[in-house]
Amino acid sequence: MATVRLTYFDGRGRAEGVRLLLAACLFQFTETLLQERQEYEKLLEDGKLMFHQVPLLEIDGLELVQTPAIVRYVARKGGLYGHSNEEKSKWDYAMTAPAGVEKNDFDSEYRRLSEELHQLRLEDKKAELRREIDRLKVKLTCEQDDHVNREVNQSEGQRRQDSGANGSGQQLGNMATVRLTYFDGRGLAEGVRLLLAACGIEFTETLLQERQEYEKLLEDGKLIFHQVPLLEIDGLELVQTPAIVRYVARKGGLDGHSNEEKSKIDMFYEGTRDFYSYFLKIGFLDPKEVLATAKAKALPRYLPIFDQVLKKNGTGFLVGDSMSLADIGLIEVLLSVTEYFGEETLSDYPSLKAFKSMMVSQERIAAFLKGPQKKRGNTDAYVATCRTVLKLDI
Ligand SMILES: N[C@@H](CCC(=O)N[C@@H](CS)C(=O)NCC(=O)O)C(=O)O
Repeated sequence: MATVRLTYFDGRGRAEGVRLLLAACLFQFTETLLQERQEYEKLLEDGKLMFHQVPLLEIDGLELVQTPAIVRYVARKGGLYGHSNEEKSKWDYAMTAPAGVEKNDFDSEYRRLSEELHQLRLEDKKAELRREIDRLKVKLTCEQDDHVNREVNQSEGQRRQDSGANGSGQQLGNMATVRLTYFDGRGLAEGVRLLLAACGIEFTETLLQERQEYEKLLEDGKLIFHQVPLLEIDGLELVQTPAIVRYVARKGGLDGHSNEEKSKIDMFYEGTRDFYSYFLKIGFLDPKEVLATAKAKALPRYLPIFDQVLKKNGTGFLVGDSMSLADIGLIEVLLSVTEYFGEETLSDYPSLKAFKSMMVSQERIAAFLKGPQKKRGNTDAYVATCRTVLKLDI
């Protein structure tokens, strides 16, 4: 294969895991170890650092940034990303560095998961395939039912409004209850809610109020890293937001086709997460300061980047010609941008403006935005509940 080049610093940082993974996959690589500001500026000028950040991995003619996107591309290429959606989700959460969890906990959890994966591969493969076939059968039946329902609804001129449902039209499947556990606020869960809605997956919510509810989840072994959100779906208990959204995106067909397309979706999605991280702090820190920082740092960095990507792709979506996880990430953050800074913030970014109006008028998204499951900002009550339940010191 043509030269694989990793650009970072002469240190571990975010690149060491990439080095280890490349080595484990037996992919030879060379390195550019940055020493001077000019070298970094040259990379920016050459348009190699989409989000102005390293590491950068040049591989197969692609210029990959965002470590989570890089490692997933390499793992898929090296056949280390798992087989079924369930296996992939375990890889995803094992790869997500758990903040605040002791290294030993993580190591033993990692060993346990590796062992579990091994067992799955050798012994449970058949059962898993049978389950997958059953799921597909259910999905097919429900899609047929939904198709009929939609026709009935259209002729009646009214939208189906199941109690507890998100109010969107077609549903992905009448599968066993999908349950999202978090707080009565946006935080890390709002993107999951939006994604589930966009995929037409109905879900119910457990909105934590008391410390005991959280402790019960811990006792039941549902929160392996002691954190929410938790998504119970298809008999699985998924934690780690990056793993959750990828599981749902794969299930809903919003994860792209080729390895190249998937890596673009990952890169852009991770860029939206860095962008969104500014808004996550509202309520936990002084909102004025948080918004001032977002305005000074995040808007000028990310708005032009995403506007350009949309313009260059030319389909209205960030990747390919249909909606993906990256678009869900972007619309989530744009909704916050315009909520806090006004619609005029997008005036200089025509592609973003068009993207926003196209996305919010998608049937399922429009229904979610009007519906009861969308959370209205980080209220004082939400922040207070998070602090009490999780014993947070911020
Ligand atoms: N990497 C995790 C972070 C999850 C997280 O930090 N959740 C917070 C609530 S927003 C939590 O449960 N904190 C409790 C703790 O870390 O002890 C993810 O993406 O899901």
